[in-house]
Amino acid sequence: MFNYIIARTPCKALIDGISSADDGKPNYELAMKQHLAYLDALRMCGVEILLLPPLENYPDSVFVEDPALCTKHCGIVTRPGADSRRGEIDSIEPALHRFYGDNVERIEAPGTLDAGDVMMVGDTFYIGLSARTNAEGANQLVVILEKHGLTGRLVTMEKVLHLKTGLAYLEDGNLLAAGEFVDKPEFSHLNIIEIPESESYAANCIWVNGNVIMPSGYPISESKIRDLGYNVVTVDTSEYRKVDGGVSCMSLRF
Ligand code: CIR
Repeated sequence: MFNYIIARTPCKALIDGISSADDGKPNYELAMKQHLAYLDALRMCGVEILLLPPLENYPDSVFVEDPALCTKHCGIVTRPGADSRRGEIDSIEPALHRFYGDNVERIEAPGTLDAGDVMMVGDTFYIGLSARTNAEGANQLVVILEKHGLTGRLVTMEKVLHLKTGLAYLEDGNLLAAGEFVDKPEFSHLNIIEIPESESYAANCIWVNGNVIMPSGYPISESKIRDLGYNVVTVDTSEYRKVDGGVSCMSLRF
């Protein structure tokens, strides 16, 4: 059960966010509308939302999932792997203190870690070693998690930006997986729902209190998720996709 969400209003500089998508720049007005609809979808799942103000100096700052990790026992300020995003931590840290008091940990240099590379499955956190998250950052996170009675496991990956670009844990043992993650032995104990390559963007979904929020426009994936018995809520994230973002990236859920 999640009670709280932290999100951040997109800044106008979103149009200059880091992108590998080759699909043009986001339309800011439309991105704002999509963000409001995303927050409405979350609200309908029964969570309280802390909405942080836009940060014009950080084009990618709407993607609050990366500079922080919220566990049930502590908050963790990460050290994002992209130089242009590192400063986002200064304005996410006060938000963590509001919920966790002094119980806030940090990833330190030379470690780097984007929490988009961290997937929670119960008390176990899978940590993808990506272009953004290095072994030092991942190992620091394992130590922090163990200190708080949780577990961290490293996962190698090669093709996608973040671990949760290709994976989404929907609770109840159900794991959406696309591409390189479909056959990973680390996840063979879970019920793998394969997301086809043609819909790989739909592997980035979020479970929120029995509901699954997913991007609109991915009918094969949507019907597979509905067949599992979840209430599916679709949201249009077309403008965020242009800067490599999806539904998980835009919130912290805890
Ligand atoms: C970036 O490259 O950092 C942003 N343009 C996209 C971040 C997406 N975040 C996520 O998958 N957790």
